[in-house]
Amino acid sequence: MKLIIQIPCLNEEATLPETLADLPREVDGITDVEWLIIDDGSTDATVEVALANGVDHIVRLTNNRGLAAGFQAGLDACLKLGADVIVNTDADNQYYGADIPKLVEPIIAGRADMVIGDRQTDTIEHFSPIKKRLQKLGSWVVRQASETDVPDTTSGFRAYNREAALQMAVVSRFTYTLETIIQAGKLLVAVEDVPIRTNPKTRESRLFPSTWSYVRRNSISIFRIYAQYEPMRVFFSAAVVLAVAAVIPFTLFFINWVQGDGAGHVQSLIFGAVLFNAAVVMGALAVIGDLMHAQRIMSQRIFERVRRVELELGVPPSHYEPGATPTGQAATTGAHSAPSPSEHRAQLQQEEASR
Ligand SMILES: Nc1nc2c(ncn2[C@@H]2O[C@H](COP(=O)(O)OP(=O)(O)O)[C@@H](O)[C@H]2O)c(=O)[nH]1
Ligand SMILES: [Mg+2]
Repeated sequence: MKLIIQIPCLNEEATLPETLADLPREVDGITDVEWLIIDDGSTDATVEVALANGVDHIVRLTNNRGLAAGFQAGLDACLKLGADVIVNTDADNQYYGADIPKLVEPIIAGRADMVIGDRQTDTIEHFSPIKKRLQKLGSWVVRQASETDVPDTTSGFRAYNREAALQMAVVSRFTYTLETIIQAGKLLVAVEDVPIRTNPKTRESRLFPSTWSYVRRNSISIFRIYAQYEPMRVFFSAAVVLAVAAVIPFTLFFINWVQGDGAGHVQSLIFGAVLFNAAVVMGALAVIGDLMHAQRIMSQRIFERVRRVELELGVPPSHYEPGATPTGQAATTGAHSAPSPSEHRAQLQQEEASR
């Protein structure tokens, strides 16, 4: 069983060495542990530092595409490099490398396809009260949308098995953490969480320069993702609220009209009509959103199958550069040396025949 630990990086030369120093090279139940970084257009010496510290694989994106795109490119490369289990961690040494065995245990034991490290955010000192509260609210919304019970939905410390990684198709540009949980809840992916430790803060967050930006960006992401995955609930609820609101001015007008004073309350009639119109538009959006959602599920299934075919054909990962082995030599375990599933099957057939 091969484990690849992937680290998305944007200008991380300062903290990458300590992050890598804490990563395990041996994990119970795993035969090979390899490291991969996704360099998302860094302008510092991230790649050189990674190579000097023994990173086995580099995915080097030409310009900055954002964390979610980098994460997806990393998953894709890990699959093509033959990973059975993929762990994602941060380059700022936020997470405790020694907890990786804990994180992959449910996958090795066959209980889970995706495991999320729970930072127990209540206990993190440098999180402000507002960040903690938003974290709780956001996690609650994601749990509702995903029908899972993940406590810490924005944790970047996670493990995926091959099946989970094959099914993930993140389209958000900014965050992958919330979307992958919602997808997992809707697909054939069993999710578990384990408590994990975090290290003291090494630097300010790159993703959220301030608490306000954390609140704003996460709220927008949560709303967009929820509307993408539950369009019927979002837009139909809005339609019902507007329709009910329209009844109030209509009733007012009707009462006055019955009493013979209809002409004096035309404003109520117009206002009611505007609200009713808005309700109809929301209803239409609910139907269109629902159709698009069905379409999305079909696209995602096709995408998953294309990926399986790619793996079968041995298509190499894109933007890939082999890294260094722990001894500092050029890697020999590149994309092509891992047996592809078809080679593997041919091997098995040969063994079968020779018995
Ligand atoms: N690929 C990619 N990674 C990024 C980008 N911005 C931040 N990262 C990486 O994402 C991880 C999390 O970033 P961090 O600043 O620690 O965010 P926080 O943990 O949410 O506060 C780190 O490993 C960063 O190097 C980006 O634009 N692209
Ligand atoms: Mg971090």
